[in-house]
Amino acid sequence: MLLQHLVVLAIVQTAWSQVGTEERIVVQLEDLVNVNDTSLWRWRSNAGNDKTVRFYYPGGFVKLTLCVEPDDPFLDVTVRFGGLRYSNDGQADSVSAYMDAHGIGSGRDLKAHSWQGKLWNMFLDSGWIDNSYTLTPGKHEFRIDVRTDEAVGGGLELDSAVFYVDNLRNATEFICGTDIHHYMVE
Ligand SMILES: [Ca+2]
Ligand SMILES: [Ca+2]
Repeated sequence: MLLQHLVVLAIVQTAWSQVGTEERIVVQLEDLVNVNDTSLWRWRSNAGNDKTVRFYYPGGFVKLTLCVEPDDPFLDVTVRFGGLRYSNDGQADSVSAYMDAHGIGSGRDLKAHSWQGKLWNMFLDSGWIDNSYTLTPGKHEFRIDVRTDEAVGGGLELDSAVFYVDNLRNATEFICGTDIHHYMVE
């Protein structure tokens, strides 16, 4: 197995909105891969930014460095992972999420509903366990592990990841580092 290691320093596109003091931050995951390596992403007209990251057998992982600075220094910063937007076909594939190496809930199967490639442009929200994390100021690591079970074809496409943050000083600087790996079989 060849571990292909890609580190993309491009600025990650994020979108955010605010309800009360809580902000919703959406990270387009294809921004983490090299746009010139077309084996790693796909055009999908229903996807955010019209693109997804494609994971083939046996999978890979995504790391996001979270930079946390409180808006009100006397209050905590809290972060909830809101889940993944994804498309899938063929067999179901599983993902796990970690905040600072602590598992967020248990792994989650992202089910496929059909075969023959018809569902790659139909997007679903994974939802997630509604854990809220109080994060100290500074850097934290968020990680998504992807495991795909199909040796031929199939795989899983991830469109975006959602976070809900409270008392964060600057949402545009929340994602301050990225790293993505695709495991590949020769
Ligand atoms: Ca699949
Ligand atoms: Ca996307």
